Amino acid sequence: MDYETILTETRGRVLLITLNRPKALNAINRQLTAEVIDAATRADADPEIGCIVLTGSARAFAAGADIKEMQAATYAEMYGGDRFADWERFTAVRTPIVAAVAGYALGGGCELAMMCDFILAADTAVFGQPEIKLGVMPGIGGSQRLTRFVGKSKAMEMCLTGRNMDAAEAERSGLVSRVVPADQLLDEAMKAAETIAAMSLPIAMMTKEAVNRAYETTLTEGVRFERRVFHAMFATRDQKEGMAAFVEKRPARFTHE
Ligand code: CO8
Repeated sequence: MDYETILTETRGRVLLITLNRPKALNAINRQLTAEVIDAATRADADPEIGCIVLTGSARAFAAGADIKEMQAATYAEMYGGDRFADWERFTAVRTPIVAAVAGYALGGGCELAMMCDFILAADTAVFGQPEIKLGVMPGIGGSQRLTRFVGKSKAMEMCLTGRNMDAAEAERSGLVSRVVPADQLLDEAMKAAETIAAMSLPIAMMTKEAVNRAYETTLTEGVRFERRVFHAMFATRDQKEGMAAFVEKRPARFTHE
């Protein structure tokens, strides 16, 4: 597939996806949605890719869903087409995904960052769910995911007032894993992604699945799930290699099986 709204580049075992609608501050329209999901799902099916980095521009990760595209939509069109349901294919991707966010991550942009596995933020990053100012509310998981990230009080304030938070507040409140200087964002994201991609891919996928379980089930069930998956890891070659390498005091050479 030839992409028009994103750029893709494979660097070793990492796929870098760059949102590329600069004139619209990377607003998320149907085409960009289809292209991001296509690139991510193809990478997920490719054992040569061990991690994905999703980024935007220095000015905007993404300034939200494309307001101009949605503006005239009817209820029948939104409901009938189950608008935004396609993003569930993105959250079903098992390969780890790092969001590298600089500039605006608003509305659907903040939601897209939260659909990744963790967010590295530039000190220029601005996060917000300003949809209420447009007469709507978050529609790609923002009311749910933001609340789980930062707690009810802050999520409620942001969704009800449309107030943005800067990178420092986002780090303080647990929305992002780390803040780095803007000019180092991509390097830091690539470093983290390369580290992940050098691990065993099936083990990384199982780890992602286990951490995500924490959001979807009770503690007792989650801990049981973790233990069962942990047991299953002993069926992989990479577990044997990882532990042998430790005992033999040498770096592990994972073969992703
Ligand atoms: N949609 C469409 N176009 C946009 C969007 C957007 N979300 N954001 C910016 N643009 C366009 C502007 O219209 C402008 O285009 P043009 O030059 O043709 O007028 C261009 O990008 C540059 O924007 P500005 O001139 O406004 O740049 P500023 O630096 O002055 O301001 C802001 C930057 C503050 C980011 C401002 O553009 C802004 O407030 N944008 C809208 C932010 C917003 O409300 N986002 C939420 C959108 S709704 C949403 O995401 C709902 C998600 C859930 C529903 C599921 C849908 C998929």
